[in-house]
Amino acid sequence: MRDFGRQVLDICGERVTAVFISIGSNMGDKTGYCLSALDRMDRIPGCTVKARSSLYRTEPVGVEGQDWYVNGVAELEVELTARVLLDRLLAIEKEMGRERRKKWDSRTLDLDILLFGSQAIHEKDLIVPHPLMHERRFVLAPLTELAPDLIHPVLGKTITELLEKVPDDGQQVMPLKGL
Ligand code: A4P
Ligand code: MG
Repeated sequence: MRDFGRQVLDICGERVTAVFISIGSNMGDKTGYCLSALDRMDRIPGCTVKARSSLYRTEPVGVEGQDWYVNGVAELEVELTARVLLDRLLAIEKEMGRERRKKWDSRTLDLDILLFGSQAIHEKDLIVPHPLMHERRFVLAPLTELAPDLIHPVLGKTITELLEKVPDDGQQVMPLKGL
């Protein structure tokens, strides 16, 4: 089983943290926005995209009448704090035309920090692990591709165990072919 406690690596004296990011879009060129987000995250100084899941078509969760989403997950290695990474991710969302009108509104791009090493962060505008990740198939299905045995640092269960507990009723997740 993958030991999440060891996910802060020490490479040549630099502190490197393993981080998982949820990527989502349900407006415009959804797949294009998600792929562009991967490129842009890889270009953040101090941040490398180590792996990415397949992309999936997913049923909107918690909202009525919205277009289906494209979702995926990326694994990053970062030499940044969670706060600095959040600022960089918000800047990428803005570059991709993200507008904030109301909570859970349709969006060109949403980048959420799911896990930041084994850290638990509770600040007004930054909560990690993402508080809803364990209830969402659109997060857990792609995350199991990358880290099935990784243990959620607060809930103490593997990602596979968490996914098994979430019913797929109202949470359809379908692979986007070739991506
Ligand atoms: N913030 C706090 N913690 C975090 C974190 N761990 N990562 C703050 C990123 N941001 C975090 O986010 C509002 C603020 O949350 C940010 O400025 C940051 O300071 P937002 O992206 O403007 O708002 P939001 O996305 O509307 O709200 P939230 O709570 O992030 O919603 P979610 O969790 O993104 O849910 N259904 C499907 N199928 N696929 C989806 O991707 N997404 C949502 C939105 C609903 N249903 C969905 C999907
Ligand atoms: Mg968000």
